[in-house]
Amino acid sequence: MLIRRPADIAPSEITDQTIYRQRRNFITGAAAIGVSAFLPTQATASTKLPNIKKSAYQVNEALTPFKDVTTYNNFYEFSTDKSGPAIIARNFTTRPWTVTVDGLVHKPMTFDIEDLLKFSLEERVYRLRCVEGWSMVIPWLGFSLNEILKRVQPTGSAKYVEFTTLLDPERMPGQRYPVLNWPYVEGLRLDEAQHPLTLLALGLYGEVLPNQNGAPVRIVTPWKYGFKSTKSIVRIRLVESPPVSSWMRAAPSEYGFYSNVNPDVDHPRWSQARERRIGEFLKRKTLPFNGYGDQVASMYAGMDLKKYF
Ligand SMILES: Nc1nc2c(c(=O)[nH]1)N[C@H]1C(S)=C(S)[C@@H](COP(=O)(O)O)O[C@H]1N2
Ligand SMILES: [Mo]
Repeated sequence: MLIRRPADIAPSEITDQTIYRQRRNFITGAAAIGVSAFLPTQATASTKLPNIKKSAYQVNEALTPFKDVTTYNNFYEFSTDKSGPAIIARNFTTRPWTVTVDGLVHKPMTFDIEDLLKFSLEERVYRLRCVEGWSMVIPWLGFSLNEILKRVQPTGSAKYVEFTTLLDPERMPGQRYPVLNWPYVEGLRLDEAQHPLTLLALGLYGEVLPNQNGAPVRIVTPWKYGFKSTKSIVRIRLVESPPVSSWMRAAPSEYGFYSNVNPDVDHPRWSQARERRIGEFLKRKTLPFNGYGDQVASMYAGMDLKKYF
């Protein structure tokens, strides 16, 4: 078989960046010679995303293997085990799917997922640092959230943006348990949401987003702890005051609104000075703003980041 979907590819086959690049070229080559025209319908339902541009956002560090990115997940709507979401979200249906953008905007809009996929997508290699103390380097596919914020035209009183995950305990079995206040809610200040680094992600590693990574569409804010990057979103609402996130509600002393990656501000129960890059043995130093200080630090000029953690 020439064109295979990720589910058909043994995780052991995908080990590092080199193989990923090779595989990507291989798939492109197969499509170019028209092989797909002769394959049965199921095989042609490729999960590869077409027309991806390279971007200037490239962390120059080894990519975390596809296998780890897609089997070591936090997605409490499916499981609180790291390996659970890959298994339990396998048959999660992500069609039909819409994202409503409303609240304090002049032009509220609802985007169908197929329309979001028609935006000009680019590949961005970002670090992701979880508050638990591990990190990954992931090649996301998507575009700046600001492309959408521009279209809906925030009003003068819009100061914050709230993101909401799908609420559907039938499809998201973890929502049958009161682990968090469902649906999962997160928020950003408007300027953070408008920052070009803030990504609306629709894929990774050349493919549509695997369910366990937040299919079909999620947020990625690489200078903040991973939990700010809301998965499987259905609503983006512009509001006047800071949204109360699910994590703030669960443990306000542990999870602040900003949650910028900060090696100098420990979590009350553990240090944030170092992190384990998944796949590595020795810990690395955690960088302020996860290494994105040059791009984002000015948004917090004059703020006491120990108070506004
Ligand atoms: N809806 C929702 N979004 C979520 C989570 C979650 O449990 N539910 N977990 C967060 C956490 S803690 C992290 S570290 C990242 C993990 O993203 P990844 O599995 O794609 O690496 O997703 C974040 N987004
Ligand atoms: Mo996390």
